Amino acid sequence: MSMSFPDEWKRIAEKELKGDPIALVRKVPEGIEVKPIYTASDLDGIDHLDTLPGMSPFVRGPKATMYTGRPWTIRQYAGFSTAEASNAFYRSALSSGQKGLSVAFDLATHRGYDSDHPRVLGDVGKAGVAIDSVEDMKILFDGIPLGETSVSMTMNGAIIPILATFIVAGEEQGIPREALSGTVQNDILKEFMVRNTYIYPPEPSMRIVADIIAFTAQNMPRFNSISISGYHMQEAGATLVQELAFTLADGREYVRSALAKGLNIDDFAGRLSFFFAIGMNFFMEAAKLRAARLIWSRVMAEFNPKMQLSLVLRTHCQTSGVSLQEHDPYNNIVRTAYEALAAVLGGTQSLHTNSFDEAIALPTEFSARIARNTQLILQHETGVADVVDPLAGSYYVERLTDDLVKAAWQLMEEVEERGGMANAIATGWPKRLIEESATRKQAAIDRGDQVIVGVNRFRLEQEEPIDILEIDNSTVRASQIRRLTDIKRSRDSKSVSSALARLTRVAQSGEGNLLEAAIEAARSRATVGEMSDAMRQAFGDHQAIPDVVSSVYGPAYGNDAEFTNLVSRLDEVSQAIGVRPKIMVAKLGQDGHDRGAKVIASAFGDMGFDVVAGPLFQTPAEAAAMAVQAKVHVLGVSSLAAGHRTLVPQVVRELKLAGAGGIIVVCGGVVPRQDYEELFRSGVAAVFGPGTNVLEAAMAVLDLIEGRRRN
Ligand code: 2CP
Repeated sequence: MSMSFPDEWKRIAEKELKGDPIALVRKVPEGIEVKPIYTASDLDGIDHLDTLPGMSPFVRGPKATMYTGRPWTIRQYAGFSTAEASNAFYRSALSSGQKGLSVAFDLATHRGYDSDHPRVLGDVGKAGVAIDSVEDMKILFDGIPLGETSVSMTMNGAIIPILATFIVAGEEQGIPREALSGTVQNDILKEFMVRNTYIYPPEPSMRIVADIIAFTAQNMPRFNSISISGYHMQEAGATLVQELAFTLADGREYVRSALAKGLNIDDFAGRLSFFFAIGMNFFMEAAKLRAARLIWSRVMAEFNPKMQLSLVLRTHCQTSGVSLQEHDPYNNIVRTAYEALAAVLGGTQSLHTNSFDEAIALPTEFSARIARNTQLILQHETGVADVVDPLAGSYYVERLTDDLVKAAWQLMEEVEERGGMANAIATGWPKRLIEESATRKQAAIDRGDQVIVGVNRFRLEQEEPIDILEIDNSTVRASQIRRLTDIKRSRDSKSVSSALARLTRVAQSGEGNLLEAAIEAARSRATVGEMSDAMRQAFGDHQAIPDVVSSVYGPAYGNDAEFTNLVSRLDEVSQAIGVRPKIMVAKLGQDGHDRGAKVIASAFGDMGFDVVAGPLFQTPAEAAAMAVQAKVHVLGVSSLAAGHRTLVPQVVRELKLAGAGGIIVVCGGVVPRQDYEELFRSGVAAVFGPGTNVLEAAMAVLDLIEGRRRN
């Protein structure tokens, strides 16, 4: 980008500033330099300027008339506790203006465990609805006509049994599979990179994706076979360029694996869909969606499709979860509204707006209503839907679109040099880049370089707690277990066993379609856990090796006084106790959200702590045993999926049982203030909620270690 300014402007600007306006240029984490002013000359060399919406390269939108012909779909992601409770929630949302459904499953379901499995004690019904069988699925959509309402299901690991139970539930509602419309996430590559709700190793997981693309292409013409997702990358800390490049590179990889199955590009390309996060970088987010469509049409052209539709990127967007703050939480309503506007100006097809309390707990009816109304107001009151691509021609936005295309394309070329996305992921490279960005971002927030209102600036003296939704996990689990028992008693066990055996054979042999085999099993009332296990027998479980980036957080602080102070305090404590303070960072239950845990492990490591990173999905007993064996001073549990009240007290008990009650237990993540007291009573020494400054947390941990030594 040229860094010259118009002469006349520069002269006036110098007077206003009493200095060179070059000082106003901001280098953003995307590596793009944002200038204080853009002019017509910034449009030089941009090829897409004279293109039209609904036409290649689709930068201006996938449809010619866009929202003027049909507004975007208001599609709120929701699901909690039982199928009955979620069904009631969906019906009420649909009658209040929501247009499409989007199911959130609990983590037990995501990881292919039935609700009665011992590994999912803290997870059942917590961060989504518990679905164990067709019977649950039928209740979930009771009274909701599946032929008319499109349903998105965020499912990846257990996609085969979940889509199978959905198809059978449709059948039993009288809706044939051809008439079902909706989307499944089915994007396993990003699970290995950032989201972590995988079950099987990468190779069979990629076969699952391809089997679903093949099955839906042949049998479900209205169904989107995949939602190729960058959302979780941005949530994990990726820059917008990383989100763009890795998502589109994932898409290219899926296309290749579907082609390798013998499919024709035009038979499935039009039903690939995407999913992006929309954060607070307003113009860049809108430009990102425009850039994504342009790059995708270029990627798809490589495969020589005959149909224009095959070149089109259609996307869902969700406002950013990490931009939500626990402090002064009503500010989140404002953040979400700006993010929603950016998504709409960027031309999204479908949108979820977060509820303001999501940094703390599950949305309440009240907060969900505000979130939905944020979109209704945008759609019906502001006039933004009256014109197609209203940002077109803006010097800044067009330049930004082009800059993002170039930067993302360059990163995608690097992916190609590494042999494509599956190979790149296997080496851990994209994950590492994202973790480095996350750690850099955390340091920028902790230093105050990145302002967050109500958190590191303009903080309230006194915070009022807000009402939150609590799920009684043990009641949900008990009712799921009752239904599981009933199903197992009433079904024909012979046909269940033979259908499950067939599913294992299809998995083992590589012949046949896994979804087709699972539909038979689901129809005979095999459960989600049983079908997942039938495939586990052939595929095994994926085991990720925890690793932690180093030398990112520390250097971002340089010689900052606070950081130096912390490091010398840590040296003193080390001398006093004879070794470096040792902390284990643990993730318990099926909660795979590990950005916070990774950032803490990385930052504490750079400060000089001896850090042990626990693997994902530990039971409290496993985490306690590991902490004891590693002789840590502190066990830090990071909890983001609402399992803390069950799992953290258990870890304290397990430590005591092992005679290691001296190990200090601290807890961080999405923990509502209402729960602090209960955690303290159970023996937790400190709780670090969202928005905690990492240096302050480290100082508090050192205080605890010193305190424990003195007592
Ligand atoms: C659209 N249509 C139009 C126009 N616009 N027709 C005429 N004129 C227009 N201007 C038509 C479309 O062609 C389509 O018909 C129908 O209207 C619906 O429009 P759409 O654009 O396809 O919208 P949609 O049905 O809402 O589908 C949007 C997506 C889909 C993006 C393609 O994949 C989707 O709904 N994704 C949602 C994913 C999601 O909710 N994920 C949740 C993530 P035809 O169908 O006949 O062509 S949960 C996140 C959490 C964080 C997690 O992952 O953990």
